[in-house]
Amino acid sequence: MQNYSLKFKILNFVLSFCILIFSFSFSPLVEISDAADKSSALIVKIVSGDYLSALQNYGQTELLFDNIYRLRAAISDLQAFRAQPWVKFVQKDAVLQNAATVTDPLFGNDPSDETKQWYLSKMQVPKAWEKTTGRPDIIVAVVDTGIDGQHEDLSDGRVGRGYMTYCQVIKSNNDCTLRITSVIDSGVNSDDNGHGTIVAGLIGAQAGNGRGISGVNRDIKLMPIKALDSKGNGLSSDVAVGIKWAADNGARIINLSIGGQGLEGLDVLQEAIAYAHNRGVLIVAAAGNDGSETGGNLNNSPVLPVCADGDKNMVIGVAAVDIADRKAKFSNYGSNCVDIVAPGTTSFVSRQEKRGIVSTYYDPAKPGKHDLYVYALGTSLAAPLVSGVAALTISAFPSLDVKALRDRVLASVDNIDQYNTSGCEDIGSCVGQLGSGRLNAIKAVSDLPLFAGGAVISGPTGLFLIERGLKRPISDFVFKQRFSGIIPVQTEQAQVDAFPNGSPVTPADGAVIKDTANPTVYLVEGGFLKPLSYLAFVSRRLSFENVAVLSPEELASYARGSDAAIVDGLLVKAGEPSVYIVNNGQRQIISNFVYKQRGLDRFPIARLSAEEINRYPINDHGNIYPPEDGTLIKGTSSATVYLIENGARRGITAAAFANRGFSFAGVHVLPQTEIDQYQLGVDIVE
Ligand SMILES: [Ca+2]
Ligand SMILES: [Ca+2]
Repeated sequence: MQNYSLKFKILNFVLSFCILIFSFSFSPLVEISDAADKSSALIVKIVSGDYLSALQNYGQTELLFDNIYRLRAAISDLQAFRAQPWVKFVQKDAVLQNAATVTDPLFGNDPSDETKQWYLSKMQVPKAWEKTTGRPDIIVAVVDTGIDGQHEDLSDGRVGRGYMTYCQVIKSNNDCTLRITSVIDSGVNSDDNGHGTIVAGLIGAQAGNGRGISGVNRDIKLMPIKALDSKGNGLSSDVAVGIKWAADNGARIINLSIGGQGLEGLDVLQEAIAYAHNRGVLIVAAAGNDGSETGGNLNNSPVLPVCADGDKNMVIGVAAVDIADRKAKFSNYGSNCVDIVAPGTTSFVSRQEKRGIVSTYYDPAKPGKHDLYVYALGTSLAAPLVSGVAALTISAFPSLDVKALRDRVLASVDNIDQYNTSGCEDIGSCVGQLGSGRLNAIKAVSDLPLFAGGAVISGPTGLFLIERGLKRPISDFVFKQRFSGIIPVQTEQAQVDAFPNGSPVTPADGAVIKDTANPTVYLVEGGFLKPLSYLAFVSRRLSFENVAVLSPEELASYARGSDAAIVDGLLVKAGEPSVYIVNNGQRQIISNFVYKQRGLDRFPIARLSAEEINRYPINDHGNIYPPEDGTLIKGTSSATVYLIENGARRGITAAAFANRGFSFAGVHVLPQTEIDQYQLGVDIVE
């Protein structure tokens, strides 16, 4: 029954809310055909290094060890080559059943080789394969333009059954005049654009088959959900229906390398995302690329589906970085919607000067060709790398629930702050706008427990708060002040070391601290230590009992801010007995009555010289500080009773006094000279 009502709701939204056009976020660059390239990788040992140049005449070499080279060359007469006197041996690379051996020609273990799959070693995926290479019972759904299940690197049965629901003809008002809905059979080509095949290959292209690339997972099932048309456009309603179909048909992870403009169509997507999340499906979405080449701040301009988080972080939002871990120029950013980053380009200087990362491809202009690869870029490529590592993580830890899986992935990162101190156009530094950091697969599958955000761990070197994938030291003082009642998780040093360092957790705002070696007292405000002058200290009505004394080392570990301001309410006196209160830089004298009535006698008074006190002129609105509003007063030599309202005394008639239910017992009798000094307001007559 619940299913029915939800379905109805979605269909209802199809009718009324299918106004969002999605477009995908990628640019195909150089298309390459592996089959057309007759060169292959040979392993050659030469007699000595003297013959290296002779070897290099044949093609590109890569030293393995001990005069053994990997040679990439198209050699037609292998016999003749082998017969050279300086060739000790030559052989084709062999497929071994070792998890870390990959023969795919575009695979590479060099994180700086831009022509190959550098992004896998950058994220330490090959190392993670020593633990798991994925599992064929884990299904990752790719909600996209379809998947070419006949592609040579995807055609071994890994592309399973899927579903298509997309609009063939989208009218200008986003109404669909021809919608195609159908189940997609296993192993067929459902992609008429190429984008979905790029995404699928990154998650799980077949490894070790001597062709193309290796996916992040070497053993995986991929589920094509075609919700975008041949141009890469689709409607939010179709995307939502596709998400629901995937969740109902066994997907553990849903990759959404798609994005809309603004939040139109939010409700239907939010429903579908919540539906999948509540069934334990992890959703990963691209942060999107901004057309201006600078990326957009999603905090200011949220887009779907990456920002459709439902206040529960139901979507892992993925921004893109380049080979140097810098935010890709085109990538959107923003602390509200981005949770993590992964490679989405090799380099991007401008639209003219750019290099993508390699994956499988289908080119609709070349129907029937299922051996294409392409260099492409965009946050569309970063998201599937996260989906892929999430799938590896489930394979390593099958019992993780969706929240624990999400938190483990988000904690499995390397800190990239140092490379991102600029590049976020409107705010400058990207630090804090790119989620927890750049994904690191070995951390995700390691046996070390990775604690979710908010966990407090206790290791041999102290206490730490795990936050956004970083460990932030917590001092004993801060622990007592901010984490009282929390029992830290006892952790071994190796587990502590697994987390990159974050800044120390500062004392809570409002804390007043100094160290044992210096007289300066600081106020913690907005996470910064702000030096307190004597007057700023007194104005905040602090006394030395409020000051916590810490070690100089601890104090030095916190960031300094500007001087703390003097706030209203500062009590001052000079040589004379009068006490003044300073508000807005002007002073008013305080009578004995008001001093006690307002409880000011509890607070410290700053002692100033006559010269210092004269820096605060007498208040324009009267030289005496009024009693609290609502106070009834009268003078010793007049019958008039006044009510204090808005700081002024208002004469009150006998009738009004009675009307308001006042009693004479509540009237304070003060010296007439004091009464006369309070600012006079209009009378109250009824
Ligand atoms: Ca392959
Ligand atoms: Ca999120």
